[in-house]
Amino acid sequence: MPPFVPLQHERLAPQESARRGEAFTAHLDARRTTRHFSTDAVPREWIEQAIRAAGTAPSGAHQQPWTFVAVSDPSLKQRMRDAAEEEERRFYAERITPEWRAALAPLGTDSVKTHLTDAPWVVVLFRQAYGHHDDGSRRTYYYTQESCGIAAGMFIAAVHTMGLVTLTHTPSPMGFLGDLLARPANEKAFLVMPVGYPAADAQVPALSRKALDEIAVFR
Ligand code: IYR
Repeated sequence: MPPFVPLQHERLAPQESARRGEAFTAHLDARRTTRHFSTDAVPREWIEQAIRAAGTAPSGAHQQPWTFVAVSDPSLKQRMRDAAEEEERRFYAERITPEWRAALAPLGTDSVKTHLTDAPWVVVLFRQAYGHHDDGSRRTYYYTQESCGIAAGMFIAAVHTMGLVTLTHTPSPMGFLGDLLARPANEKAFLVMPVGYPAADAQVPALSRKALDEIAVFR
């Protein structure tokens, strides 16, 4: 077991806590998901920084069960797009239910995934469903879905803070990503996040967010 060390923590003045909370909320509230990306380049260092930020996420038993695969190679992005669109054409034509189609209608999604080739980076978050002991035997990992969800949130916040946009894309099924990106059997594709600048004419659906009293209960 690692030794324990003192927690580094600064107690803020109450008005400073309130001010920072408000500012952070306003910052996050300005984030929007868009499907329209510019092809402008983004330095690899910025993607590394966002992944570092995501890697600070808490995780089950501190097992950090995530691998971020950042793709900039145009031909690899094209192959990912081709495979995703093939799956999505099947989804929109056959597998989608009427209720699901109605739920997606306001978002204007379809099987065309231009963001996978327009965005300079496509970051695929893989969930490590289990790990390995030194002798190669399987090591159980705990709460991997929750852990990766938290890490994804931190990645999204970091990207937004850097003035970039991302789109949480979940092609279904996602098995093709493990094959295309040559990931080991314990890694399951969890979330696809193209990252870049928004296109000059990028649009977003006119949506509003639920109010506090719709998402919180105090007792
Ligand atoms: N995976 C499909 C469908 C889709 C599903 C949901 I729920 C969304 O919020 C958006 C899209 C696609 O990527 O188009």
